[in-house]
Amino acid sequence: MILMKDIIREGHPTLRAKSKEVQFPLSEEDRKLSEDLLEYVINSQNDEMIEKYDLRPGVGIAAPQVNVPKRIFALHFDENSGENLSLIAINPKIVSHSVEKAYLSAGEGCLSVDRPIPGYVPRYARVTVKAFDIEGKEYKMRLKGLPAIAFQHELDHLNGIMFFDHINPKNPFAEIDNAIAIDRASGE
Ligand code: SB7
Ligand code: NI
Repeated sequence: MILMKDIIREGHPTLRAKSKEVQFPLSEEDRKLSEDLLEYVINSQNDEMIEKYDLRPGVGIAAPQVNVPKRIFALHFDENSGENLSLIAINPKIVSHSVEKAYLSAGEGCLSVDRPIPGYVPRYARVTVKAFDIEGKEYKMRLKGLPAIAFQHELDHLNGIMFFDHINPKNPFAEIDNAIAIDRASGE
């Protein structure tokens, strides 16, 4: 299982690399990695598992964060987040997006960043996405709210982009044009 010691941190070159597309059928290794990523995000939202394994909560995790530069990530939102979504996304893409933007009013955090970085991270408010599941079946869905933001955060990881790259360096809390604020702790 994935533990915090397996997660690479800011400064590691893999976090700045463009991850590679995954081939189907999935190798045993890629299948295991996909399942481990999903297991991490599920465990990281369970108080007993957090305590037992010293996990840091996260709604998502991407393969490059465990130093594997492949286009795979997992997201998990349990019922008490008001969402109910659990997915593995392989070779994901955004096929269309709203003009309207959205940002978390508390900003974003990242399992690969050990310091708080204040500021608004502009994202698309709504995205229509496509990805493949572990069986190689393509799916398409429309996301809004925190899941839309998290999907974009994870997709960025596959392209070597960190959340703070999007923060206005002069004024981290500058108003974002045509954006809605989402009041939710931080994605953790
Ligand atoms: C805030 C945090 C996340 C997504 C969107 C907003 C995920 C945090 C965990 N990760 O570092 C995943 O890459
Ligand atoms: Ni992250």
